[in-house]
Amino acid sequence: MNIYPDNTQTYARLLKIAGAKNFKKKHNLKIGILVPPSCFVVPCGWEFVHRAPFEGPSVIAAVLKGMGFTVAVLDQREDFDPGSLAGGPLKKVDILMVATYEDSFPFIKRAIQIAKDEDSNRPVILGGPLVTSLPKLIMQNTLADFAVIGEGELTTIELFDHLIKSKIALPLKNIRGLSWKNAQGGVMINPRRIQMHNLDAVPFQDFSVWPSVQKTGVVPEIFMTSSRGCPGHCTFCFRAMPLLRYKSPLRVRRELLYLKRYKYRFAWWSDLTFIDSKPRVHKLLDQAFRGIDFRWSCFTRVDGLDQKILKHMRECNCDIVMYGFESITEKILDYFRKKVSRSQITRAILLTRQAGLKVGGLFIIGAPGETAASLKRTIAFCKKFKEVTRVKYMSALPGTPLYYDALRRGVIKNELEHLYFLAKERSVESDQFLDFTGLPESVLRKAYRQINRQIEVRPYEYDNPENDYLQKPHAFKKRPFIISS
Ligand code: B12
Ligand code: SF4
Repeated sequence: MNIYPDNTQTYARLLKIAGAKNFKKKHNLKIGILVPPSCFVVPCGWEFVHRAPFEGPSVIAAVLKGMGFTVAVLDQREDFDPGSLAGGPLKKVDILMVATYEDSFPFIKRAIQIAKDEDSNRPVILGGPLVTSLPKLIMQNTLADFAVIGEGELTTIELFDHLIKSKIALPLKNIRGLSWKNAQGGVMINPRRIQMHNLDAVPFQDFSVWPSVQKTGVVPEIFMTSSRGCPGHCTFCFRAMPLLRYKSPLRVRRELLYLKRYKYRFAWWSDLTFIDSKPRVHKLLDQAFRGIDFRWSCFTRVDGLDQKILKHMRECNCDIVMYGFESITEKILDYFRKKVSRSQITRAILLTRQAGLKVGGLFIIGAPGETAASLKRTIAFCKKFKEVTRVKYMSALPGTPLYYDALRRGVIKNELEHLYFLAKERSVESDQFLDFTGLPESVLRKAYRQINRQIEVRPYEYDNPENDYLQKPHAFKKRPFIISS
């Protein structure tokens, strides 16, 4: 009996790819995965986040290599001018795939235009969180032919079966999780694909497709996940793959050992909520991390913690735990549907410090319900808190309840213009921001400055003078905008 709705032939093929030791080239097509730049400014010491291989494209590359294609990442993360693609790397690519993030719309629109000007028959396929959040709008406003919506592995396999006219290819309309254009150019959106029940079917990340890795062979910091999804429903948060599932500890261990060939020293766990289940994390630490030499960080919620789990994490070389505090004002936390309280925030800080871990606190200011008094309280809290702190003005990520609320209230007037606006959000004080509060601009900017001042310069390897990132910290503070509308 098929108890798992994803238990299809395609899933069986993915399992086989994940288990394979070597891949044989079976097709002559060359696939390029374009990764766009981001104007997102990171604090000193975090610059690797713009350089390390991103997990989504690395996994999709592994799937395609497993199918027998040649794959390369076109890493545009340091080049903000899509025009530089013209006559260049796109020429070598038969099928162009484009990773899309919240702040990438202007770049990807131009890049796809350039790709199509060069060769209008070359298929262009989008994927990643942005197109997942607004498939129709993005497909209508770019020249892309297809979009993989949500979890990408199975849909990518079925789409490529179609592109190579495989005997087992499904008609486009039957490929779940796919958006495509019909003969008249109309945007079709197929029903969503059910997320995979078993994340062990996901192949290991393929770093070898990234040009920087080809040059150096080294990835000092890696992005990784041990789970996908989160059971929360916070109004400001976008989950491209909402259903919570875990990789088995043994699979995580195999991947950690496999990736050691790239000599990483630090792993940034990108799970939406790392400590969702304490027993799971204890097991992960004992069975996956044990004996492997690396330091790490993670994101998690302030609830569901205890001293034992945090101490265990510290023993296993966790450096810093980053918490989505968001706000210390109960009314705002309620609006966010965060389901945590101020006292849980202070308890998490205390427990984390007692365990010998650093605390990272992520705040949002300017949410509906924010007042001058609530800002004052947050500033006082951060001054006292005095650890790695990051603050953002309230943003409206497409596809979130807050985004639709902003559209209803007229805070966002035009969805397309909003995509250009998002591409200018750098996470710095001078950012433009949406007005959810009616407070004077100067009040919010001042609050931003005072909260942000608490950022510590070196969240990891604080004292190591050989740390590469000490050399050029200022270059990162000046990341340019992508392009204006
Ligand atoms: C690590 C991380 C970062 C890292 C690396 C970013 C990256 N692009 O991978 C850094 C620190 C740079 C970063 C920055 C930002 N991030 Co961030 N980040 C994450 C995080 C925690 C993990 C991403 C990840 O690797 N997931 C695991 C992989 C396997 O999943 P995935 O990337 O979704 O990939 C799957 C599918 O989407 C798809 N897919 C992905 N790429 C592609 C490409 C193609 C061609 C195809 C076909 C399919 C495909 O297939 C994959 C396998 O199923 C996510 C939250 C989360 N857990 O997903 C937020 C998240 C992606 N970030 C987000 C945001 C908002 C930002 C920022 C704008 C920061 C800010 N100002 O708040 C910046 C800029 C974004 C950018 N341009 O990258 C949002 C994006 C929302 C959106 N609609 O796009 C997310 C979803 C967080 C959230 N819940 O709000 N981020
Ligand atoms: S903000 Fe955190 S807890 Fe809330 S839905 Fe997003 S990942 Fe889950």
